[in-house]
Amino acid sequence: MSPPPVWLMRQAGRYLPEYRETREKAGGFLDLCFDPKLASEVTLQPIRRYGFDASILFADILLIPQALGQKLWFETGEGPRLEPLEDGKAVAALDVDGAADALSSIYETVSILRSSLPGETDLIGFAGSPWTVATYMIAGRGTPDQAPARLFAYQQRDAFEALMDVLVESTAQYLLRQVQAGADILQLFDTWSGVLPEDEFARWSIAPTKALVERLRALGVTVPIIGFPKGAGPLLPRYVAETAVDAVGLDPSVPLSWAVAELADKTVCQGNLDPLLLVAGGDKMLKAVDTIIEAFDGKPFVFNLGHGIVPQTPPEHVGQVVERVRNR
Ligand code: 1CP
Repeated sequence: MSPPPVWLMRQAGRYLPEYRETREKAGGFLDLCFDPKLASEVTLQPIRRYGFDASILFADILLIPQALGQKLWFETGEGPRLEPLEDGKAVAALDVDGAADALSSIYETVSILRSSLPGETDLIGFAGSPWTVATYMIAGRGTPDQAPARLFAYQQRDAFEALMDVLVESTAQYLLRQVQAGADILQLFDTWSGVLPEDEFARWSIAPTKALVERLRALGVTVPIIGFPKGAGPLLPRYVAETAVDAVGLDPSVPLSWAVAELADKTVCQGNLDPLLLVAGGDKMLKAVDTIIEAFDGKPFVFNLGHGIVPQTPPEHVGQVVERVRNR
């Protein structure tokens, strides 16, 4: 059987010494994201090392809140911080129409990448799904369970609905511009969809993603769209059917036999090696690669991790996984 295409979420990042060097040169993380030369350089680093089948634009899902007018900064060693959104008034003040224009340096990065990458290497553009981006906008930071946004959605439903509308429109415009600049595929990261009960999942993960996909199609975007609703579990088939994404990312907790039975005939599956096995390495890692590929034999499938590469990953393990995927 021919090997599936392979790329890894967070394939550019702190586990690579050359990334740490470029990031140092840029100053802060946001300086790196907004410098087209340096951002394209770190995007290309893992392609040079490993020859992945796809490259993912180096940027962040939190650039949209910043472009909408929310203050964003990164605390060294801690992560992102935003000035929390507190009510409908703050939502109404967001600059929907100006957001996509504020991100023009990102499109410049995309266009540098499309002309620097080998023709056979697909370029993936991305954004966060509205729900996941909103969780950060409301909490102002990462939290273990995104309780602030969940509570906000229950207590101030109209304001939350308005925030979803703002994010659907600004994200559609942002992704349209990425495609116009040369992105071949789009991925929507819904990292926090798994904290939602069923009705809330339908309301805040599925419905805004469906609206975003519809808006992109209405704007003339025809490239494939990958949805990644992390932690969606048994709600994955419903997510795929209702959002009309073209492919779905599976996190490491999704059982392979279940995914093959419930999803593999309906969509393209992508995943789902545990990022911690990539840290551990050895036979366990290689066997898990084999098990995943064998499970999806004959089905449309893209090999990936079930979530992003973590900083303590030994770079040589990444090379061993790519080699195993291609030469089994
Ligand atoms: O110190 C550093 O160098 C910053 C670490 C880092 C990196 C490498 C952050 C901060 N963002 C990124 C890049 C990034 N983020 C990419 C680049 C492309 C790639 O190689 O994959 C992508 C796709 C993202 C997406 C992203 N950012 C997500 C969704 C995917 C996921 O990992 O769940 C989320 C939740 C973020 C927010 C964010 N940005 C950075 C951090 C540390 C976080 C998580 C914050 C938290 O929850 O506490």
